[in-house]
Amino acid sequence: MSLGMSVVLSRAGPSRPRREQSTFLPSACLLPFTVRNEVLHEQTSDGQRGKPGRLGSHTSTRNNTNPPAAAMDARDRDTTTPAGATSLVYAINFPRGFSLAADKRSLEYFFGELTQVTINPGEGGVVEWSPNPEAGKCELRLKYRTLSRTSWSLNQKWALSRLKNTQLKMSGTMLSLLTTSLLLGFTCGAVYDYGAYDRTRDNFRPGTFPDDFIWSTATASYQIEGAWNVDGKGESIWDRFSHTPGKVDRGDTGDVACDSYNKYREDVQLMKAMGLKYYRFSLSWPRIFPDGTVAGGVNQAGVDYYNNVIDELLANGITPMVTLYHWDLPQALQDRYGGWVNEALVDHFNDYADFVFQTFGDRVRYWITFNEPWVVCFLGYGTGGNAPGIQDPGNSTYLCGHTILKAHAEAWNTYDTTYRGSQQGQISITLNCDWPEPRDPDSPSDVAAADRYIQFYIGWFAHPIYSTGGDYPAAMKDIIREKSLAEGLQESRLPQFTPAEIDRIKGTGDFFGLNHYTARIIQNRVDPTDTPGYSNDRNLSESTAPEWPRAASEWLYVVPWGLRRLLKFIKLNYGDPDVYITENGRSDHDEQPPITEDADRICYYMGYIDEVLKAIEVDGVKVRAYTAWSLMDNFEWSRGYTERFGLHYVNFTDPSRPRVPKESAGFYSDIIANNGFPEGADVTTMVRSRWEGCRGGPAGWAAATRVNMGVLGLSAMVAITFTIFKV
Ligand code: GBH
Repeated sequence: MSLGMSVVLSRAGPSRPRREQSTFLPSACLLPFTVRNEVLHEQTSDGQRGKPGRLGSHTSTRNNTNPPAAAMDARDRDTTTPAGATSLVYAINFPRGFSLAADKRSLEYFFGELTQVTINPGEGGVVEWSPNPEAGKCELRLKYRTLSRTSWSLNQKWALSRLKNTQLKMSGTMLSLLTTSLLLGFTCGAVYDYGAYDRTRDNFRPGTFPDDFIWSTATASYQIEGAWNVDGKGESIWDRFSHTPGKVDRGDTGDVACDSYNKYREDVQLMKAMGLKYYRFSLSWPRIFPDGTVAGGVNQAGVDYYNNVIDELLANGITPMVTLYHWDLPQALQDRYGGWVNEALVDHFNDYADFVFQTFGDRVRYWITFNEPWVVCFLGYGTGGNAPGIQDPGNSTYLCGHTILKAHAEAWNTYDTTYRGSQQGQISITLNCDWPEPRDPDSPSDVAAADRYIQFYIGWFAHPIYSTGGDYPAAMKDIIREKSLAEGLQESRLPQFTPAEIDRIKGTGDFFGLNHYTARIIQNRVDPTDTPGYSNDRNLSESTAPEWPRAASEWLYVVPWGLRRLLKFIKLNYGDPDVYITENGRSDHDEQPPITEDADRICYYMGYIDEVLKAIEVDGVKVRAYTAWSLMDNFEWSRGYTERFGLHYVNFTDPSRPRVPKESAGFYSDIIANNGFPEGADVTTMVRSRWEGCRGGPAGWAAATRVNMGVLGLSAMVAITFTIFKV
């Protein structure tokens, strides 16, 4: 501003041509009326005297009718003798309430002596001042005598400098308009630009993981075992579901799957070849208890199978991490009780757990009760997309969660009181969660919506187990109750825990098991017309960013930084627990030729694993384990074999189900061997060379740049239009 002033003052002078003066008539920002600034007619007349023009005070006359006294004084003191006069005709739009009668002085003060004023309210024309022309519709044609060019008083110089200043202000206005537009362009770009390469966020960070860091891969019983009705195994809800036409893509089933029931030794050799020291797999409950109950009898062949798997792992230096429930409920319990909506399952699950601890606990040190209760309850009992295929998002979904939390707590307590002392293991639960990024991080309602998303997602189970107060998150309790009552119900659709139950559940996690794959963009949205239930209860809408690369699974967008943010959230909200990442991975399509040079999967793993490293080193999150999903391609639930998550390729059309390592298996193996990305290691060099091209990199840049350039171009055009035409 001061620089502008000094420039203006040094340039101000008496020789400034008249034309310029008329060019820089004020804009709407400076006058109580809008001058379209259109010279309709211009003529130089004789050298009549005119009153001096004065611009200094017009800003303060906005929405007022008179120039302030100080300005009037300045004019009165002025002694100018103009050498010539000009008549100009301007088109002026008046604001509502502008009084011409009262503003004549104001106009004269600005233009000099008005010699002719014409108001044209449309066709005709009024050649007189008239009191209140209708806002915006009038055109003022006026003739006036312009400023003298011969006898410049100091006052005039001041006036001129003010004029120049006004001029500068106007260019300043245009400039700030342009700047604002540019900033807006960048900001808007940034708000919707979640995937572009952001150096501070996405730079590759070399480094190694803590010495005792656990590297693992995972599978699940129904997804790999096959042998669905062999050796006394009972039917599971997934057998039933996949055998029901229309439930699974292409009619695929887990009848044979990877045939790991027969090929587990080979699986262990795959792990050994990769240098893996841990393996996460799950037990099929109906393989051990065919009808789900101890009373119904144990299936010894099933017990033998898992004993063999565990022994084979241990013999090869691989530590088993065992999940008790990865979705394959005994169909008998579904038939008898309706599944997880019935609290009878708490005891049956606890009996099963007790047996399992007793039978395998001498060799198993890591236990996970449930895999992803969110999926079990929302997809199984809400959308019906997963077994048992029940569509009741309003009630069954929450009842299911309630039962599972209790069942988990009982099993944890059984282990804690009966087996922990002798077996010295750890037991917990695995929760899944996508990272919710608020659509606009500066919008409190979007931020609140993102928080509701995470509370309803991971908080649903994590809050009762890991928070200091226990119980469901307040957000869930409040909203679901409120909506339930509004629906005319007597009580909340979300069941209540008794204080004793809250206590019983609280603290039942020795570590925090986390499955994470992707992220969502969350926006506040209340939709009273939508079906009542879990989705609608959250009052939000979900989306994704165009810059996010997508895997074969339609829900799986590659957003590595989301994992780091989720890990930090867990640290801050759930008592800084030891975090075991029990799944993370990416799918390819089932296509020919088979994708075994899986560069996208390598990119995914390098990105996500590096975010884990940042979470540990920068954010201080106590991540103890990382598990790649999956050791091999397998039955991807309702997608059947159409999506492949494996580090190994499995040919499902070949009866012998051959496994072939993909390039990613070698990559992951290198990470394990190096315990991360130490400087100088080949794996680190390889990551560096691929990094930019992998994620965000050129593609992300391109997308973000296109968005930004579009907005910028538009802004510039608007600003230029303003500058040239002074609209
Ligand atoms: C994991 O769940 C499972 O534990 C594992 O068995 C599975 O093979 C792996 O993922 C790969 O999918 O579009 O509404 O249907 C991952 C978490 C959450 C991912 C739900 C799929 C689908 C939501 N899943 N999501 S919806």
